[in-house]
Amino acid sequence: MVDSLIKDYQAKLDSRLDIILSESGQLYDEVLRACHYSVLNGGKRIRPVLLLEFYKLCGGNDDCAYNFACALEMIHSYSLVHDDLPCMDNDDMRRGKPSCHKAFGESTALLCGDALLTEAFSVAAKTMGIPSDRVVKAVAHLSASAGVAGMIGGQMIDMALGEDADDNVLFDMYRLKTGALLKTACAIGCILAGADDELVSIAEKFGEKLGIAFQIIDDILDCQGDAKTLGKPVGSDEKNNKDTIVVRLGVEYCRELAKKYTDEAYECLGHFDGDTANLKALAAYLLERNY
Ligand code: GRG
Repeated sequence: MVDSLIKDYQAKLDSRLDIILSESGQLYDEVLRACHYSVLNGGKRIRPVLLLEFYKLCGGNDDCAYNFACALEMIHSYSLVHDDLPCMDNDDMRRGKPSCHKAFGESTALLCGDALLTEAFSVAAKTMGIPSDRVVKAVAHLSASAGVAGMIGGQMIDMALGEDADDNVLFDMYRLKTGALLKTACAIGCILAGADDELVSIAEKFGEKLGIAFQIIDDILDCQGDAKTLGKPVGSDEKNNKDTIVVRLGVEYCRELAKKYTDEAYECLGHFDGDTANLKALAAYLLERNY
C-alpha cells in the first residue's frame, strides 16, 4: 500500500517539479540543467508527501498545496547538492548518479544550490487557491526551518562536533539538520489547510520525532546498507571520522531507539480526527527503509 502511495505522489510531484524548473527561464542553461539533474533524479519525496498528507488530514484540497510541496523538495535538493560539495561531506555519488559538482563542476553546483533555494521561495509565495495569510505563515515557517535556527544550524553543529560532545548535542544536530525540514513539512501542511495552532504544534512534534528516527536509520544505513540500493557509498561516516549516535551506541540499540521515536510519532497522530492511516504507513516505511 505505502509503495503505491509513494509512487503515485512521486509521479505527480516529479511532473510538477519538471514544469516549475522549466518555467524558471532559459537564459542560464547550465545552471538550470544542474537543477533538473539534482531534483529530478528519483528522490523519495518524503517531505512533500508529508506536507500533502497533513494538508489532506486537516481538510485541504491537495491540488492547491502541490506547488508549495515542490518548493520544499527544491530546498531539500539544494541542501543535498551543497552537502555533497568538497568543502562539506565531499561525496561523489548521490541518488545513484555522480553528485552535482562531479557532473557540472563545483561552481555550477554551488550556484545550482543557491538557485534552488531562491526559486523555492518564489514558487512557495506564488501558491494559488489558499488564503494569502496562510501562505505567508507557511513561508515564514519554511524559512525559519531551513535557516540558522533549523537546517543550517544543524549543519554547523555537525561541522563543529568534537569527540567529547555530549549525546544530547548529537540529538540536537539530528533535530535541526534532518528534523527541521521534516517538521516544517508536517506543520506547513496543517497551516495551509487552516488548522489551529494546537494541531500545528502536534504536527511539529510528529515531524520532530520522525526526523530523529529518520536520521538514526540514515546512520545505520551508512554502516550496514547496500551501496547499490542506497545510490551512494556506504561507510562515509567512518571515512570522514564522523561521530554518529550509531557509532557511539551500536546498531541494535539504535534500531530500538528509532522504533521508540517512531512510536512516539504515532501517538501524536491520535490527536487528529481524520484518517491517519497513510501517515502511519509512511512512518513505518521510513523505519524499515533500506535506501
Ligand atoms: C549551505 C553550504 C551549505 C550547505 C547546506 C544544510 C546542509 C548543507 C545540509 C544538511 C542536509 C542533509 C544532508 C541532511 C541530512 C538529511 C538526510 C538524511 C538526507 C537524505 O534525505 P532522503 O533520504 O533523500 O529523503 P532523497 O534522496 O530520497 O531525497
